[in-house]
Amino acid sequence: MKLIFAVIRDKDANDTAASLVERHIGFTKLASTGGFLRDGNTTLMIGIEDHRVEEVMEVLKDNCAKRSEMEIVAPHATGGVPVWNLGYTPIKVEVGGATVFVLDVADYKKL
Ligand code: 2BA
Repeated sequence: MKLIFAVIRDKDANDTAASLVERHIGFTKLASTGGFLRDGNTTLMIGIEDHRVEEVMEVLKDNCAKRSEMEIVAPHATGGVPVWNLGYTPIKVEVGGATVFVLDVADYKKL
């Protein structure tokens, strides 16, 4: 058994969730916030049998927009501290896709 944490964009969350439901894959949807952009994102916590991990990866690939570069104005890039000459400097970040962690599960019970 594995536990997958997938950090995805909010706008990809509904399609991804629908696809998981369709496949009878259980998951918990968590509202999360990216540490760098400090923007809302979605974290899916998915408990899954080892042999279905690849199926989950395919669902994520199919439903999460491809990574692309975007320019943002990041007042938080300085850690929230106003630095006058840096505070509004545009920077390039990669967005989209999914950031996925796969963990071994020691035990799994429904009590
Ligand atoms: P954020 O932390 O808001 O990061 C959004 C995007 O900003 C990142 O996309 C990356 O392209 C860029 N970025 C992050 N830190 C940066 C930095 N120090 N300098 C320049 N650019 C930076 P992703 O890597 O796809 O990450 C998307 C979201 O996944 C992250 O949102 C965070 O919520 C989560 N995440 C990424 N890496 C993680 C990690 N090692 N552990 C836990 N969560 C992670």
